[in-house]
Amino acid sequence: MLPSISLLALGLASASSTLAATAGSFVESGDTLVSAMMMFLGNEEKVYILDKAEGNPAQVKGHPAWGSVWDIKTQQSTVMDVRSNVFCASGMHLPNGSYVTFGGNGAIGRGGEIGSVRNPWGNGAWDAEYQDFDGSKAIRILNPCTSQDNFASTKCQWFDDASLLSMQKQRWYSTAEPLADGTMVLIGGFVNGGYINRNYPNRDPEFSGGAAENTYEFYPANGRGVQPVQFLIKTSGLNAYAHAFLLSSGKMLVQANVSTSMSYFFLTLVLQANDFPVIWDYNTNTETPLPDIPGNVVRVYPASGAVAMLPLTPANNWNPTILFCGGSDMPDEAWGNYANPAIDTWKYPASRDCQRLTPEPAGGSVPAYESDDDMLEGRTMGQFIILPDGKMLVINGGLNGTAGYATATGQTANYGDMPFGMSLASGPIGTPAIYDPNAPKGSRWSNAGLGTSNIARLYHSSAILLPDGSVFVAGSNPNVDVNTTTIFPTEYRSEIFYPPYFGASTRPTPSGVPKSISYGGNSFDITIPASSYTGSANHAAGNTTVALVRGGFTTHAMNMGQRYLQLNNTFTVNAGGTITLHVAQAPNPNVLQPGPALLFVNVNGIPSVGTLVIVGNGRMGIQPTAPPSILPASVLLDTAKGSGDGSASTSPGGGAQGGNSNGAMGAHTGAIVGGVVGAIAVIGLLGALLGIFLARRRRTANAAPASHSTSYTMAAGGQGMAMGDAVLAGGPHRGMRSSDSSAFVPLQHGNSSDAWHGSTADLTGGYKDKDEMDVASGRMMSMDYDPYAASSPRVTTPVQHRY
Ligand SMILES: *[C@@H]1O[C@H](CO)[C@@H](O)[C@H](O)[C@H]1NC(C)=O
Ligand SMILES: *[C@@H]1O[C@H](CO)[C@@H](O)[C@H](O)[C@H]1NC(C)=O
Ligand SMILES: *[C@@H]1O[C@H](CO)[C@@H](O)[C@H](O)[C@H]1NC(C)=O
Ligand SMILES: *[C@@H]1O[C@H](CO)[C@@H](O)[C@H](O)[C@H]1NC(C)=O
Ligand SMILES: *[C@@H]1O[C@H](CO)[C@@H](O)[C@H](O)[C@H]1NC(C)=O
Ligand SMILES: *[C@@H]1O[C@H](CO)[C@@H](O)[C@H](O)[C@H]1NC(C)=O
Ligand SMILES: [Cu+2]
Repeated sequence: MLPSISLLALGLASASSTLAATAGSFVESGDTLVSAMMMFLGNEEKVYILDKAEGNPAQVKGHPAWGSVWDIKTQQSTVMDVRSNVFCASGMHLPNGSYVTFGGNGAIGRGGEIGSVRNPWGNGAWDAEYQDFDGSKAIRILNPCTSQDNFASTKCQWFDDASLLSMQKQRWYSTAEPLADGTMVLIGGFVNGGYINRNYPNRDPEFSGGAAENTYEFYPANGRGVQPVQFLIKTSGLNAYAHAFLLSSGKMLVQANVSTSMSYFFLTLVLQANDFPVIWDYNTNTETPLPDIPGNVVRVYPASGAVAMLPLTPANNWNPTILFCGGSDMPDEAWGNYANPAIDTWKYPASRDCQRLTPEPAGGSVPAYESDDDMLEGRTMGQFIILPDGKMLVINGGLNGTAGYATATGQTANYGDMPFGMSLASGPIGTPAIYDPNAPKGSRWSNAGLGTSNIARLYHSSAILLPDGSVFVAGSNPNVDVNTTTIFPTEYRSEIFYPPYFGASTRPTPSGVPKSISYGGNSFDITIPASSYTGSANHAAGNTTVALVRGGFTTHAMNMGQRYLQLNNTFTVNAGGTITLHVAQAPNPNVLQPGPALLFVNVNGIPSVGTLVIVGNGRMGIQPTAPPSILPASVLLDTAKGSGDGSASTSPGGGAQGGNSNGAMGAHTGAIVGGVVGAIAVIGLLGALLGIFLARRRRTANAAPASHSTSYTMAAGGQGMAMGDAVLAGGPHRGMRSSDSSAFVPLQHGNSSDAWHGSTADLTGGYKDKDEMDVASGRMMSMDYDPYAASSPRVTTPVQHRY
């Protein structure tokens, strides 16, 4: 059987089976083997899952596993070996569709103890039982593979070897955001620490005695060093996993604590007035303060609000607006320090407040936060999943408290007295809600028709959009190590949530979707058969959108890199009800950085199954750009109708003498001709990239998930909560304590800025691949060190002492 045919068959099978799913329902979807702290969609078949190094029963290479891959079709997971401790890393896609994760924690052993072999400066280098290496500087790369591949082959496995590739600084809870050239900015993080990024009182906000890394660096570094970030110093304490979004201008919005900044310290694509990018500039480290978030509501970890960019559409001229919902307004002293919070957080209601910010308003007006509709309930650790139809699902999280875990707080000294074990949150929320950015104010939130999960998804849970438009939900483990007997246990069960459009009897089945999208240049056509919709073809055509959706890298209630971009389009309604969409390429790489995305076609609000595409040329570097696509005028045809309800496909008139309701009728095909200039030819070449992983299929075998009885009550949606400052007043306040959680290594270390295990690879030239693009194989090559290249000096046997 030809691979392409089998892939098509698989796609059709999964599309039809998902159509049978009940809209609004949660359905259990198998055991993830490791607890899904982090996930990303690798391709149309696989979700890659990462956990911290801990005592999971699933084993790989003789030690507990903390990586796995879940197959969408079979709902089976397979363990994967990850060498270093990927505990609370950041992650991002690469322009070629691979993924990379950054940093983590030192090596940890049972119970979160420091690994048995220590670095001279105190943290774990390796652990004899769990066999994890220090991941605090790690850069790990994964090339997504499919069931056609041999998963045992090196190219399908994690590359994770800090002796060859690593960051310049230790970063735990850092943020990764790509620039327009596909390179990454890595922002902030702890060196070590835990709950929040400060000692108390906070006399040393820049360094916190060596525990804070308030700097940024690049991947690949290409010789560029580490720079301080004044904004992170200003927001010291609540600046881990800062929210960062590249904006249209090339500046980056950075948000932490209650502060906001526009940073302009990166390689930047500068746009001219017509949005046609022409200037690439390396700017110096400048930051412009924007207003504070109103109401003292903190959105970063561990307050962990849901934060995402609203869909970028032609109607909003692809100008980013960021939505911040929930989190916590705990007062300053309640946040405590590295060790733990000063109060019993599980009694403190999470915020339901939402704010919108357009950092670069049209017309140059002054950016300001705008109060948006409150969520239906307060939520910490809720996360936004941007759905293919442009609505935003908030899912997971709890009613009270914060992210993080601890064995004590300033008010509860003994672990045995902690009512929720190590969890600092309570009241898991089982019901998601959907926000409609285009609905009038006052009616944007709804949970009507949405089911309730009975699985608590609290700290270290995650969720990601799947190609069929459903949402994969997994993880939750507010515990230092595996604990299946505590109230909020280590969770291995996954679920799929089916959004309301799964209630549609017909979903669009577009054809002609390209494998890649360029920045400007020739438009392309997508065909929608009449069987994709019902009713008037003119109405359906006018109510069709084409969207690129990037689900991002999910961890800690964030989906780093998540973006939704609606491509501009016009259409031609044909006799018989077939609709030809004329679709513009993406506007520019500031608006959607190069890399993978799912392309969906929505007809009358119902999305197709998404197709994986690569946006840009598949390589790091300045992206080819061209003037905006010029689209032919739309052509209507009154008599055409859809046949999606199974009835006859066309009206008897057939369109020959069909009257057009507007003046755009006539010889419409002629309108396509002309005007398209400066196209970039990247499309054919990129198709090959997606097809490189064709090998034999490997079956996985897994134990059935253990049965589990729920010992907590799930909150359904819509529960109101009074704000609870009163919590602070009551109870004995024991003040700040020094770090005592075994998960968090002591703060007093040696010099953490030494050049220990910095990469020995010369990223600027030493390990260059033989070609940037191997035309024969269609394989894209990295511009920097490529660990998967056959000629690379990859170390396959861990050298414990060097690592
Ligand atoms: C958050 O920022 C406010 C305002 O700058 C500051 O007073 C407070 O100490 C910060 N909170 C923490 C926990 O760092
Ligand atoms: C979308 O395309 C239409 C038709 O060509 C054009 O008039 C409009 O300006 C485009 N919108 C944007 C935001 O470029
Ligand atoms: C699991 O959690 C419970 C309750 O917090 C605790 O008593 C028990 O010791 C924990 N088990 C392990 C293995 O840590
Ligand atoms: C959440 O906090 C409120 C206010 O302190 C309290 O009344 C409620 O019981 C808490 N909910 C849970 C699930 O603990
Ligand atoms: C598109 O279709 C949906 C579903 O029928 C409908 O709610 C919406 O109003 C339509 N939009 C337009 C612009 O016709
Ligand atoms: C994608 O790029 C990365 C880094 O630039 C490289 O290591 C990896 O091998 C590339 N993937 C493929 C499939 O070529
Ligand atoms: Cu974490």
